[in-house]
Amino acid sequence: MDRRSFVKASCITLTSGSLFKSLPGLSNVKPSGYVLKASEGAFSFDQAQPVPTRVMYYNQSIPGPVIKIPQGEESVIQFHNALEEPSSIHWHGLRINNAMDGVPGMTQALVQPGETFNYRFTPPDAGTYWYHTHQRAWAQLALGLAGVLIVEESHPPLVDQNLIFAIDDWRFGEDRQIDTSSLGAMRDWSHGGRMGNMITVNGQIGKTYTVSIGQRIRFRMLNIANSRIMTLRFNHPQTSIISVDGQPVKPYLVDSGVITLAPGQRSDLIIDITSDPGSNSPIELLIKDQVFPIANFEIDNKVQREQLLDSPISLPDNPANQMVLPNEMKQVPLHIGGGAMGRMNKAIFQGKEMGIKDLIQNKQIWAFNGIAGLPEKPLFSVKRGTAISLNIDNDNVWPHAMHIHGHHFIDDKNPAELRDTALLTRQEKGSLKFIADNPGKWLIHCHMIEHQASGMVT
Ligand SMILES: [Cu+2]
Repeated sequence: MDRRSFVKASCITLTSGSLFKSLPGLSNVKPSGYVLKASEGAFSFDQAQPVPTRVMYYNQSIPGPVIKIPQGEESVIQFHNALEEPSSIHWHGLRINNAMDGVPGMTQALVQPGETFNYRFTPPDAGTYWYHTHQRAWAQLALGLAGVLIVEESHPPLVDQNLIFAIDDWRFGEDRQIDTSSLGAMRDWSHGGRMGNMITVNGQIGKTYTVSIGQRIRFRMLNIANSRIMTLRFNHPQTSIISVDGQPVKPYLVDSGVITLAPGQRSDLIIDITSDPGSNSPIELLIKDQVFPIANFEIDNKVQREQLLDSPISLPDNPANQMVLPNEMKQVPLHIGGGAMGRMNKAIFQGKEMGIKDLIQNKQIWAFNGIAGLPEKPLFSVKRGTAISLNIDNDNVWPHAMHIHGHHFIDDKNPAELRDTALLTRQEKGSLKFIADNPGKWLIHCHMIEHQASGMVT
């Protein structure tokens, strides 16, 4: 972590601006869809001191445009690939039909340069999701190909402001260009993944949100970084969590104002603003014993209401929340081995047993049940409706963010929540329980994208 970059970020004059700028290039296609065009170009991460940085983006925006689609209705999102390399889009957390899941070579063919692919799906669950490239994501995601997707409730809760807070982590060089020379570096892949030196919120350094006393804010927070686990501190006593990974939870106050999001995870918050008019309230990223302000609430001089709203907001259940687990479940062990300072000395890669030297030559350093990379045989294959307990043994010294496509699960660490991405700390064991009720071939992988690329995928 480059502290200087953060200090610089936090010291620049924070400008207040409109919260939702109209996003460029978003045009409607029939019946109710969007067009997403991936391309290379220049983008400025700092409106106060604009510097053109070479990126990959959707609709010339970082993150890509906020896509809002209705729950339970079909949407079409037309993807046009204007990159010079193939790509695809994965809709993270959506329980949709397998053919639209966006995994090249498994659920669809690569979308080649100049080609168009129509993603057509009906999201069953409302909530906060995101979309991102699923091709060479260790490079394409690090360069910017991600965006926020909201499935809207038919009756969204009434709040004074709806804010989105998509947090990303970038590795910049001195020239303010993304450091591409270190893309694919084995040192990152075998450790915690690619860590950056600059944090952005909605693609900007030092974002300020203007709020008023007594306001109730719905705050959709997403970690869209390649690999950094974000531990964030909110300096507001009245901050409650109302959903995780898109799925409603019984609202609860945030313990000591600190929320941790692994890459891919989301939390919706309700914040009731209590600070004094004219004051500032930073949102801080905690890294070890250091504190980096990454965004700011600026309390203006208006008073929205004298008395805070006291009834908490509770979101209506999604169909996903109706999952009932039986006592009898298919037990699926998943051992995670490898990484720097690990004991892995061999693994099977592409059907061949290899020693660690050969694995590293093939850029593989992690294994699920002794197999590095996508195996020919699935981890399990079951009849629709089978209850699964994925019993993970994280037998290495690194944290991992385990993601299951097309399903939500109960993490036995917190059975009151449904997730699509679970954080396991070093040497931790845990079970992810779900009903395999969505037919097709689904990936299970670490959402630290460099770990996925170097073995953690099945
Ligand atoms: Cu990992």
